[in-house]
This record gives sequence, structure tokens and C-alpha cells, in this order.
Amino acid sequence: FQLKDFYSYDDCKGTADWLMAQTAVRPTIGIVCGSGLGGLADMLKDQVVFNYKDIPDFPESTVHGHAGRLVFGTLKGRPCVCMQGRFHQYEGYSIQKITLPMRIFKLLGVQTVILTNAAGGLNEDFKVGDVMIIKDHINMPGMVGFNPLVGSNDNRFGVRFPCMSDAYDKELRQLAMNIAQELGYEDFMKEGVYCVVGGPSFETIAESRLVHRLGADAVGMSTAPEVIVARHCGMRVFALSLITNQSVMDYDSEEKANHEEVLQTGKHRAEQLERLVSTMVTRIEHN
Ligand code: 6GU
Repeated sequence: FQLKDFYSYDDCKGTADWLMAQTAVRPTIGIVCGSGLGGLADMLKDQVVFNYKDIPDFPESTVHGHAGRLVFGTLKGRPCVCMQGRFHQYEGYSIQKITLPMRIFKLLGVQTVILTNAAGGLNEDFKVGDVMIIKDHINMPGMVGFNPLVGSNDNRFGVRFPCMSDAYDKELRQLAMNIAQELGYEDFMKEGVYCVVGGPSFETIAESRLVHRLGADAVGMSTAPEVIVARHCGMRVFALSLITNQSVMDYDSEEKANHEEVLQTGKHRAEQLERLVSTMVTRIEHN
């Protein structure tokens, strides 16, 4: 039995080697930029840039707000690789394909992955513009069979049944909170549970109420599949959601979720988010 989009260890190694032949940068930190948050990649110095369409086996970004470039370089002196634009299931790609970059990160030598996304707020205490440190996720598609690890397991990446109760690294979450306090960001820093849904339609009122009741503080269309694959192959994970809008939970509300609002809020907070992440990068220790 073979999945349609199955990438073997050798396929991933082929792409990683292809990239490493063209750049001297050996990243230990991998960053994935969410909707409207691609500015982080522009902070890298001595860039070597690949368009996704030129990278073997890579999907292409089809969403406005996602540039579609893999950027190597240094962030405050630390070697990094940055995905400027990510892939989503709603674009029609298989979850194997949207998570392939995580395995390539691993084979490039990445030890820590930092992911950002735009999300709708469900927690009543959250305001638009808040930044939520993700402490856990609810992977709705994954719980009914759309888990990125479905298919034969290659032990060179990780075990058949990986643990996910420690997916979001506690030390990195503490580090982020400390830095947020130093930068004076504590008023808009939150921590919570991220729920991923398939998209691309935004949630109905009943769906928003449902996931809120299930324990989610924010809802979005990405990140959890990448986190699962990153954890499977032993990388540390840190993830942030920018709350770009409040999910509609009330039948009297006149508010409507839309992608323009999502991108607009990103612009507003992007600089602070970039400073937070770049400061984290300088303080992450690797062995
Ligand atoms: Cl309200 N829902 C989902 N699923 N994704 C989002 C969002 C909402 N806002 C930004 N991304």
C-alpha cells in the first residue's frame, strides 16, 4: 500500500542535499511564517533564496499573503532557514505534501522549529492583535484520519506512535514569555490551545461554539500538521498565533470573518512579532 503523495527518506534527503549544494548556510533554526507574517524572512542577512517552484517535490504557495520562498540566512548571527509562505490542506495538497518541509528542515540540521499563524480568537479574554503562545492543539482533521503520519513509518525519522503531550516545548514558551515582558509586550501576550480545521470556509457560529466548548482558545487552518511531523522527527517546537479577528459566536453579531482583516492585523503587529521571534532566536541553545 502506498499513499499518492508519499515522500521517502531518500526523497527528502535528495531535496535537502539539493538545497545544501547551493548554500553554505547550515541552519539550526527553521521558521515558518504565517499569513501576512512573512516579514520575518526579510530580516535574514546574507540571504540565499529559493522559489518553491524550483525546489524538487516542493508544493507552491497559492494564497495571497504567502510569498512562496525558502530563505536561508542569518538572523542576528544565527543560521536560519525561513519559509516565507506555508501550505494548507485547503489548497488541495495532501497533508504529506504540506508537511514535507519539516522533514527537509530536519535533514538540513534544524533542531528547533518556530511557526507563526493567523488565527480567529475564541477565548472571550482575547482581543484582535493579541499574540497567543500555543501550548497545545486540537487537530480536528487528524482525529478523524487526516494525520500527516498516516502511511508506512520510517524509523529514521521517528517512531510509529509518537508522543504529542509535550509537543509545544515548555522552556521555549517560558523564554517567549520572558522576552515579551522585557519588550513590554505582556499586555497582548496570551497562551492557549489552537484548534485546526480544514478550511477554507471560516467557521459557522455553531462550529465556533463547538470548538470553543471543546477547549480551544483560537482556531485556524494550519500549523498542527507541521508540528506533528516536526515532533515525530525530534525537533523542538515553538508556535505563535496572531489573533487577527474574533470568531463570531453570537447570532446577533454583525461581524463577518474575512481574509483582508486577517492580513491587515498582521501588518499592524508584524514588527513586534518579528522582534519577539528574532530575540528568541538569539537565546535558543543547541547542543
Ligand atoms: Cl476566524 N478561522 C479560521 N479557521 N482561520 C482563521 C481565522 C478564523 N482567522 C484567521 N485565520
